[in-house]
Amino acid sequence: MNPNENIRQAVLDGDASGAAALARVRLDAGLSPLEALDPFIAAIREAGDRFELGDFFLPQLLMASQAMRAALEVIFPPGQAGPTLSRGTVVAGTVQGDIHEIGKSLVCALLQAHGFTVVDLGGDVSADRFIEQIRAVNPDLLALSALLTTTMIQQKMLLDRLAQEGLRDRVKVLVGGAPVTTQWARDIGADGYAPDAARAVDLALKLVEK
Ligand code: B12
Repeated sequence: MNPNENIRQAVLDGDASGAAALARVRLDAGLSPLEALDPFIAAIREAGDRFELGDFFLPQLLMASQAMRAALEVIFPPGQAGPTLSRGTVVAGTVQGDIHEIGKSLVCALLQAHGFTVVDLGGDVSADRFIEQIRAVNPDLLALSALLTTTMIQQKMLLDRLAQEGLRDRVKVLVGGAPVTTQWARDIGADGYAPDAARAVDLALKLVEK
């Protein structure tokens, strides 16, 4: 069987230990972390498409996402020490009402791998928690993920809240997530948008250089 077909099957079957083992094989074959992750991303997107078509039910989507996360943890082990010199600090999270974390975690892993200190607040993060952490950590960047058309508005609400609290000029705000666009980022007054984790790093580097 084609190795990518094995990965596709492991993710679609929700086979977390199989997905983790296949991720390890790709790293051992000398692929870069992003190359290693590619077929897993294609598989989880296929699971989403099948869910939308009614061909997959929520428990299957959940199991597929657990398999995807198991692979992500092999490829980007959480808490692994990054470079010693920090390029800047990022507070990141998925906005309130939204529990999608895979894309945000990938953005956090790549930022960390490129020398940023990342405080990952997880998913379904309230505006109060973001504000509390911005005051506590004083980050250079705030990275906000939203995967649902119904939760994108939370990015705008948080930006408004930052302005009200007098914090807007203290932090650059990056937004992302599947339904988010450059236009949306402009409309809500964010400092930038990136469509994927690699471009999120480029953008973060540009913003901290400014
Ligand atoms: C996995 C998944 C889940 C998992 C999430 C597990 C987890 N803890 O993360 C589970 C099963 C829990 C789930 C639940 C739901 N889901 Co869901 N899910 C998905 C799925 C299949 C994949 C998302 C994913 O991980 N993609 C892979 C990653 C790598 O890509 P990504 O997230 O887009 O991230 C990349 C970029 O967007 C960007 N990025 C992401 N964040 C950020 C942040 C910044 C700052 C930047 C710069 C860039 C950036 O970089 C990332 C890496 O390259 C998508 C389908 C899809 N095609 O996206 C549906 C999808 C997002 N889900 C959907 C829905 C409807 C739901 C539910 C409402 C279903 C339900 N009826 O309950 C619930 C929502 C629960 C909630 N309140 O949040 C819909 C959303 C439709 C819409 N228009 O709003 C989708 C599109 C599926 C579909 N086709 O119908 N889901």
